[in-house]
Amino acid sequence: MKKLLSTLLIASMTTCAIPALSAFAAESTDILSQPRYELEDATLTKDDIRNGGDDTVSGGKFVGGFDNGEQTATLTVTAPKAGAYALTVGFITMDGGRQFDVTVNGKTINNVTCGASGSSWEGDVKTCTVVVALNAGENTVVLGQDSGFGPSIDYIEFAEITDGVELTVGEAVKIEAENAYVVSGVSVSDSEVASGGKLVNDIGGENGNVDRYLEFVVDAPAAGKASLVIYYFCAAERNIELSVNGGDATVISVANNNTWGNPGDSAATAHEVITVDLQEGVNSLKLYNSTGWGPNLDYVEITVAEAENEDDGVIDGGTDTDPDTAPSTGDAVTCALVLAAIALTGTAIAVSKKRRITE
Ligand SMILES: [Ca+2]
Ligand SMILES: [Ca+2]
Repeated sequence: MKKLLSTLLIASMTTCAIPALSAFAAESTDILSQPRYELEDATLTKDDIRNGGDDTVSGGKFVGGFDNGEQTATLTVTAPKAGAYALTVGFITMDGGRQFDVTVNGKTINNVTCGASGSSWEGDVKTCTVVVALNAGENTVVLGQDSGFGPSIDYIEFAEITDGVELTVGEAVKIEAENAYVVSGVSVSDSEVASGGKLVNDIGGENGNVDRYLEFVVDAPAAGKASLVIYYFCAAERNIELSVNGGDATVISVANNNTWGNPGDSAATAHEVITVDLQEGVNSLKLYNSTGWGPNLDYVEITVAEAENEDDGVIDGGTDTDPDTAPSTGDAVTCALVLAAIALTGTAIAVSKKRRITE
């Protein structure tokens, strides 16, 4: 079994009775000083290390056999602090759309969809990125594929996500769905009636599919409430689920607006609004559907609310002297808006930049 240098250093530190551990800890390698981890150095369940066929293969070797649960690669990585990190996977496949699972500290993102296929089974390394939450100190990362054929994997690499799309108090910030930080397993289609000329479809599936999702990353100026407006095309009544910073899903009902946004369609995009609680700095907003098909998404607008006094829980319209930011569900009569407040966890995941990472 091979392990990472950092793992060896840490293992030696923990197994030897050396008194000055702090001095060694300060010298241990973390993911910012050594962001890349070769898969051939991971602990593997199946001895399937292969030689690279071209100079795109990092370290000259990669790992295969990620098929039907036959192979897992486990690595221990050290993060300098807790937070959201972009985990980029260097993969090899000549079949487009192969998928792999990545588990960080026991939390699994299933079936991450690889991007464009390469031109070789031994090289032409491509990359895709997911957003993960790391703890300060050691973290366990496991790559595998428990169903079907996965790609071969060359390396993984980490980058701290220090900023997302910058939000401003009182100003609606627009982010195209097609420019979400991660667009995994879904499709981006041209549409003459969509903002930016594109929309994202194939979210979810007939019985739901959490592997087909969008993830936005935003940078909030301060902790507080924000309104999230989702612009969509949906010629049926459907749902979309939202997870903020890896928290539990809020199910948002999406009304039928009689269009899929296909070329030739002329109907305007409808929208749904929810209120979310954001933490200061980086926040992840993940949209998916675990029970059925979702709507086609065009873009979102996020507006950070003005700072307010501590709320006393009295709904607006009463004797509340410190108005609630979250709209009352009684406002639903004005239109088919779904309003919800979501508590964010402190250790969140992610973020989002004005770029699409998944190829
Ligand atoms: Ca490698
Ligand atoms: Ca769009």
